[in-house]
Amino acid sequence: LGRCLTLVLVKPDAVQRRLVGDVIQRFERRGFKLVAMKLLQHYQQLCQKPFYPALLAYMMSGPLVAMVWEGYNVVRSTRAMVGDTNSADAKPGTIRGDLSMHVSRNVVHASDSVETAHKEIGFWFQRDELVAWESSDRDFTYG
Ligand code: DAT
Ligand code: MG
Repeated sequence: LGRCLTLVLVKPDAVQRRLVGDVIQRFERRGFKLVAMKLLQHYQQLCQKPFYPALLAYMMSGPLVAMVWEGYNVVRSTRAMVGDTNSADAKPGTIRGDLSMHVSRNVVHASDSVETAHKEIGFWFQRDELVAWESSDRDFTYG
């Protein structure tokens, strides 16, 4: 079983709105394993986007929570849990569909591919910040 990891950011709007716990709980209940997490304030990854200045101001507007989650097909499943980029299109039941209204305040970021996840985890975390641990429910979540 390869180690399948993804990066999730709980964006500043969600931290301000006290939604960090709600977001974490969704990934925990799905069965994914938390392998790294920190609260911090800095961002410089989305510079290729045309809406960069507003996006940067938003991402710098307060602390965000960066997390690494591990699990079976975690990148794909996490994107599905996050929902469409535009909150208005995000289905009820998804994080954005339940917790946000507008594309510019869409609560979370999640890596969009295994390659991106690898790069983004390397950007946000040092190697020794990823904790290797065996969860006791393993046989009951992977089958
Ligand atoms: P996603 O976060 O679903 O992967 P993305 O990578 O295309 O979407 O864009 C990154 C973020 O940029 C997105 O979460 C919110 C912001 N964004 C995207 N399109 C936008 C738009 N039309 N107006 C304002 N912000 C936008
Ligand atoms: Mg993206």
